[in-house]
Amino acid sequence: MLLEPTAMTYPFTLPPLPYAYNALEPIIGRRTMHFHHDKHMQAYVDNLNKALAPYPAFHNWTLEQLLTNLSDLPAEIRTAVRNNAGGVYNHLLYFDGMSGRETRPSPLLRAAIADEFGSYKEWKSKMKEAGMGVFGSGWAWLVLDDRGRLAIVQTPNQDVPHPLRPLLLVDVWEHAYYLQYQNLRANYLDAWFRLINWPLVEKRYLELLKNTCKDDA
Ligand code: MN3
Repeated sequence: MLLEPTAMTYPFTLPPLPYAYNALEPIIGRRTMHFHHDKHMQAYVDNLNKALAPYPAFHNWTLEQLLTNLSDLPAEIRTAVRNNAGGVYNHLLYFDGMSGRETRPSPLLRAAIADEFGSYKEWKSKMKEAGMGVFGSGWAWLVLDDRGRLAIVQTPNQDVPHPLRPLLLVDVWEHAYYLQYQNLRANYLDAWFRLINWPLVEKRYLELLKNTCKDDA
């Protein structure tokens, strides 16, 4: 069962991981997954619920709605929602985006990647560079931009890109890798590429392409 953020609204709950805690070993170990999912992500869920509890007007808003309409929220909860709805949303996508079974991009995705970045290898090096280039905590993303093309972006903290059309993202907060890789973010990133759940990236790609075309029509 995938975690993909869909219709979930307040009160938000922590869905179980879509695989066993040790499924990504040896690249990401059980202890990291336990702390990352059960402690860090749980805290985002709890803090998001706490922020929204006194504001029933927003109890039927999805994560996407909250994150793309932050300016409609009362000023006093805007930062808490930005950080914690982002924390929930980003981790749902991140955990789904990995798999213990090594997969490869389909010919369709490979062609789209080559078209935009030159080759899979060049994409990989740019994606790694983006992850390395996040100062402090944040994320590197592969997204569909407003022209419907692939693009790499970085966000700080738990921010999300706008427009919100995510294909794949990697968590470069230290909590994502410190237990195993300590300060060696580059080694974590190198290994993370082997965990990418490409069939899911393709599913997101096709859905987003369809919606992007619809928006343009
Ligand atoms: Mn994290």
